[in-house]
Amino acid sequence: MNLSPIVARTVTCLALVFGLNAGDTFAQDDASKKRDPNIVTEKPIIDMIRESPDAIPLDPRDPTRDPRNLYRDPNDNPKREPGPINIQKTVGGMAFQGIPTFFRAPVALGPEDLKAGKVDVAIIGCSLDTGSGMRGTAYGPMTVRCAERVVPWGSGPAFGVGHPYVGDIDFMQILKVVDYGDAAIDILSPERSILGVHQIVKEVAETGAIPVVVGGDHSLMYPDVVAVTDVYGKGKVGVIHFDAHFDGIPLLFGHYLSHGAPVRRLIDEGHVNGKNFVQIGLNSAKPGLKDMKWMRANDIRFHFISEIDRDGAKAVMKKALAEALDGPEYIYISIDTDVLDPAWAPGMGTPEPGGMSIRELFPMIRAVGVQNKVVGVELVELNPLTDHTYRSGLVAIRTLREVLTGIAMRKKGITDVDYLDKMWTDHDVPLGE
Ligand SMILES: [Mn+2]
Repeated sequence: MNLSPIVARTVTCLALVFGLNAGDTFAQDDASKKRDPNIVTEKPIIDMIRESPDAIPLDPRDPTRDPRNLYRDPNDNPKREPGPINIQKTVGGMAFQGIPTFFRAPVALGPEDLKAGKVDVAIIGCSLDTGSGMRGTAYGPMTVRCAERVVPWGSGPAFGVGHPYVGDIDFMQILKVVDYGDAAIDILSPERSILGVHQIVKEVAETGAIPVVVGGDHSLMYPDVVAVTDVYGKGKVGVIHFDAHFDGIPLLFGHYLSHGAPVRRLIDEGHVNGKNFVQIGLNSAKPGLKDMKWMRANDIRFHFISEIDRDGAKAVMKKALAEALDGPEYIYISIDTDVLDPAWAPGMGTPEPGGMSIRELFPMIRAVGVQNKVVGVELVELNPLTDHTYRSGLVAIRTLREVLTGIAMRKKGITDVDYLDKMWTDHDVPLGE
């Protein structure tokens, strides 16, 4: 029996049901008349991939092919003097009010705004999650912008904000902080996103401000740190890296860029020296033995969670701080939220049970800022899609607050990494002492 008339009729019926035209196939001679000549490929994509799987082309005629083309001119609409712009309707307010920016900080749109405002810290959203096996970290920046639950830091001096450990330190009053908007990301490709990330981080670093990147997955670390070392010098920046994973695998499915490989790239390419890489909180199946050999060959200073268990967080912190001083004068802080046990922040890309507690992490990241000249910060791998509570966002924003508190303490002249304000910690110490 000849089935072809039945098959042809079935295809036509399906095509009608789905609103397709049976003529829209490469097999039809007159097909090109019905296809949009501006997006049509020369042959079916699947044949192109069969011929060259490593070079799947993008259409050069598509203006969104380079997301950087979508940036606005920061000086248009409306015309204005350069400087940070406060976009809030009210002074202060509660966390559930206002227009979301990081810490409700003013907005800066371009480097001229940063220079005019003498900005210390520019926080950047980097919604890249294709460097990881799991989607969702792209929602990190917007989650952090909305994460406060009570009074947003930055509500102004009227609120009289203090800090439970270090007292009368309000980083929003001591530092000039802005929300610098988002990096241009190709949401389908880490490779095609790195130029956009590199550009915005470098733009901030060149003004002398500290870029603080809120991710996004940890593949961001490569363009982030390259941008900072492009400004401060190759080999001139040390990295303090909080992470359950060592992030130094050679390749993943042939990809050079992934959230598992940024440390490998940075060290192999000489942007950062291995001995100036201090890793804290390692707590996963990686590194394995092969990886450990690479880490030791490159003199990476590593501190596993087992060392924290054995010696205590304070002792490990002292060791890590000494290692940070045994190197360049500039320090970059990379915080992967999975350094924490998922009990504290379950919304993360690759959770590892048995991680650090928030009370171990916070004093450490404050101390890094107090001791060192910090030239860049990233907070990555927050994945709100795997936490249907508010916990992970709350912990993420508190983590940023602690980093910025350390940096603010240094700006105020505090040099003791163990600093506590006795007026806060001891009620029998009189005010003013
Ligand atoms: Mn990581």
